[in-house]
Amino acid sequence: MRPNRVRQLFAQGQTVIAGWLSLDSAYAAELVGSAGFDAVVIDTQHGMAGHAQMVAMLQALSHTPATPLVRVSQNNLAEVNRALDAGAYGVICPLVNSAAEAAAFARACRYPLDGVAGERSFGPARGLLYGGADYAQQANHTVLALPMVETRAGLEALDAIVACDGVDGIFIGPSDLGLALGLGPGALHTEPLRAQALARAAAACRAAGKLAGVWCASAEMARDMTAAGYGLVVPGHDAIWLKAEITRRLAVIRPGPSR
Ligand code: 3PY
Ligand code: MG
Repeated sequence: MRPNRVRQLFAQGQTVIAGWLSLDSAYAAELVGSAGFDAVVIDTQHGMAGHAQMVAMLQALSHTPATPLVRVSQNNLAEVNRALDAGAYGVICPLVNSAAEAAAFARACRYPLDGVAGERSFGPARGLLYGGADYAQQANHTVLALPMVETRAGLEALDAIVACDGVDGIFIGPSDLGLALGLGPGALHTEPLRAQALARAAAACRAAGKLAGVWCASAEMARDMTAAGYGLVVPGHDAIWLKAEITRRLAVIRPGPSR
């Protein structure tokens, strides 16, 4: 099976820098996948893509060196299976509140094979095409299950979620985390309460030998989170990059307050 670059880089102690797609565009997927990221996440929670667009975006990513990941919209066996069957090499699951929810999510990512407590149904349509003929034998050890810790309950259950069998690491959503901490959304990682929670999550993953991932509002935050022990960082998303560059160019041509 085609190796999972995210797993390889993590095993080598290297930081994974991932792109993030909120536009429902195969062309954007191809562009971002070719831009130098180690992995690219298709966001079907807050992004625009539905299932058909997600499939087209995974097809576009197949032609790039970036490992394809999907954030599903909810912790649901069918939805997780559909993302993996379409060729995702890892799933990020939002709003996981407990070890029981994390375990259910991890089971959705694994086949009940070789003693593994999996619930994934067999039918890896595009998974086979992208992964290779031995997909069935290798998928359990190749695809990544990354529950998101971003709620108050999730934060309280952090250590138990990290320790869950089948969970390869966690992914932090700093905006929801801010809401959970009473700070409001926005991802100011320098704000002490949020910084403390981010540091605690990285430490829990480090102690368990699991991957700590975090969505970042800026390249600066991604750099700081790397220094803080995160092994997977995402410096914003395609819509943010597009808007920022448009704003920058307009300001060059038409200085003054933006309209
Ligand atoms: C959050 O910040 O809550 C996220 O889920 C990032 O996408
Ligand atoms: Mg979130």
